[in-house]
Amino acid sequence: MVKNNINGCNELSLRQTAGFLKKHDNYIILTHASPDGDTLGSAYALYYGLKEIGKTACVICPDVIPKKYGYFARATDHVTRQNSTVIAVDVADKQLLGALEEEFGEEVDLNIDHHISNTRFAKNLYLDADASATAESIFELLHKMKVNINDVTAKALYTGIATDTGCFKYSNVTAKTHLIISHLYEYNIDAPEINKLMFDTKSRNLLELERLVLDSAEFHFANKCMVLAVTSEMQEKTGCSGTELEGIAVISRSVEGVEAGITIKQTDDNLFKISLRTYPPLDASEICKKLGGGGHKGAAGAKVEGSLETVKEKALRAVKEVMEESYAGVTSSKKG
Ligand SMILES: [Mn+2]
Repeated sequence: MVKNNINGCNELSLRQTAGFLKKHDNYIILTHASPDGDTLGSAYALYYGLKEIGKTACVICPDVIPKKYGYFARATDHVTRQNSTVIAVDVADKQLLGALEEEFGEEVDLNIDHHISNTRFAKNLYLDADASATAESIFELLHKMKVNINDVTAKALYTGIATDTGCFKYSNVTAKTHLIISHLYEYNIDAPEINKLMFDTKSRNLLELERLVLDSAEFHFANKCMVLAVTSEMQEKTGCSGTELEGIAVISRSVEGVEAGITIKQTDDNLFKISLRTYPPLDASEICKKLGGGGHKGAAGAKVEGSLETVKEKALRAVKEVMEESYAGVTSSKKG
């Protein structure tokens, strides 16, 4: 039955996961900290799906849910901890549960995820590392369970897939991604409105923050690596913080010749969050593993302690090491 057992974590198939969801009840669905469209879209779509089959469920997010997700994030049931079944969605490591780690880190009964770097901290895991978003897996699970999807569920799923694929631009998009989206178009999702909100809308404060960040831009390794720093000072000056800063990490993607984009965001006096974006053959998850983090091939992250200068140095060293390995034998910077 069980495919794999690492750290006592059972890896389930799609069918087994659907069976698990049908069998249990009183679900507490957890998202990761600094929630994005995928973790929230997956959590709420799963919540609505479970409600359709008569289950009791709630969604708990370790941080405040940004108001731009308000169109699908609605109040959920109240579930008491006793006799509950805990599910984490889009959570690669228990640390990413943030404020919820202490209470739930060792207590996750089922994790549904798509990060290749998943640390198998949950008792059961459904992992599809080929899925562009966890929301793809949630769609497949609801389909497998023959659960009725409504407009709000479809919007939540669309949001998860659109945000994790950069609006269907990244290399993680597959034929299956588009097939799932084609099903979601049968509902009243208003995709242009969702995309405007997710990708084309920013506050003037954020525009000002981006100006400050761009002023700090540095280029290394024959301009193949771009570094952007978002200091506490910049965040205080502009009043922008938290998930509002998500978009900064993708700026490097649009700069000609840049194959590794490092964004260093200050989260405390001596603590920085690194977001890395790479193009093949560079593997962002491999680079971030060297910094104690993880993620996907094209996008990964890590938390590093130290001053801005030492954190930058560490990140650059990790990028350099992986660049040297990856480009060895590659005659040009051909992307493949
Ligand atoms: Mn995701």
